[in-house]
Amino acid sequence: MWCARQGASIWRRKAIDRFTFRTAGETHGPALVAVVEGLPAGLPVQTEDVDRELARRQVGYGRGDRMLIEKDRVEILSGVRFGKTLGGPVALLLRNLDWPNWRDKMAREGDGAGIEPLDTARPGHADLGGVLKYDHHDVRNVLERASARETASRVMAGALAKRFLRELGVAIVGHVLSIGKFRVSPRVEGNPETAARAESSSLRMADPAAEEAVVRWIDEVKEAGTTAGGVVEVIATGLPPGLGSYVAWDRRLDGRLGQALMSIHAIKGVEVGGGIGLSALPGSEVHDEVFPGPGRENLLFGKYALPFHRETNRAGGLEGGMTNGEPLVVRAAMKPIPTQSTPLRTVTVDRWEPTSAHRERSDVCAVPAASVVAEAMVAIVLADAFLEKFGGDAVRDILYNYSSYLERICGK
Ligand code: EPS
Repeated sequence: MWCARQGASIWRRKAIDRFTFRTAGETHGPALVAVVEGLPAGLPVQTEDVDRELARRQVGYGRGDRMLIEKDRVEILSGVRFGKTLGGPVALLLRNLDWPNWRDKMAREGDGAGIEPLDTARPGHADLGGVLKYDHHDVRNVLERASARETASRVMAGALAKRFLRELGVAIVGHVLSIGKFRVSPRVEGNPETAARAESSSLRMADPAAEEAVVRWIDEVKEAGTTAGGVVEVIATGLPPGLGSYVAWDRRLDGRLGQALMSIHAIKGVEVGGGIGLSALPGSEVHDEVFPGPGRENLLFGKYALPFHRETNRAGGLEGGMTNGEPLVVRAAMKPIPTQSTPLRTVTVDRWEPTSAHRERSDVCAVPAASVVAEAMVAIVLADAFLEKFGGDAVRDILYNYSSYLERICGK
């Protein structure tokens, strides 16, 4: 009996972790890797699907000189044949073009003799906790893996999740809401059409006036030797009601999205829809009333219409841990990057003596890149939630399961 119960709980755990990925690599090592499991067979995948996302992550005013060296491109090593997934793990490789400049400092063999260890910890970075936790004496042993370059691997995995979601009629838009105290016009917030204009902005901001002010401010921040943070927003459209669940804490989609977004480097806060601001309002001004009849823009899977609609979306598309048929709107706040060219005070990691943090070449602002990484993480969680609800080994099975659900809830 005990064994049977154990077995059941293991099975359920697996059932909700359908789309999984693991990343490997150091920022100045030879390559970054992502291994993606759970994609159904028969999904059309081209190298270009991944490269396009990698290129989007690389741009952004305020990026450092490293981006002049790297031209991120994927090599798909397994799991795809003749442009379609086979149903097995997909291994993705991205070579670091900066690697030849770090060959000695990052050698896999030898004893590191003659390589000066880094012995100061940057406030705000993983440096200090990392040396203590892993018994390191050279801060480089921490920062190489803690670096936000790891997000390129996430974007590779997210590109496959997005490709899968496209088959299901889901579109995802990520953009920058604010950098420092400069925020885009409220017309852009939560609006996938206007937000999509961010694609042609050097800061991924869909508001040219805000963008202009931020460019000037980033120059000032750089001149002062410091860094800038901001808020990104991701909007996903074409989601049916019922992804995620209210029946168990770890199946709630808001919790799963929160974990995925909070895991991105330097993210300090996550909001869904009206978020923290909703707590200050009476319930009558918060909850999105429901009206009979299909909404104008709420078509699912290209042709199905829900028999009800809403005129507001303060819930950000989530109620009771489930999607509710409205666009999903989530936000993540990024703190300014810890690496400062005018260093902050800290201690040495050997004798805890006062010193200044080391200066690494770094970005002044990586908020535009974070908006692309946030899209990838949202896509991964949504792909997982679709597989949880409509799972099958082949894309055709999933499409069949999905359309029969839509037929039921849309009353056709
Ligand atoms: C990063 C430091 C910088 C950034 C890097 C993240 O790298 P480097 O030390 O090589 O100059 O450029 O981001 C990327 C390389 C990237 O691809 O996003 C850090 O410390 O987190």
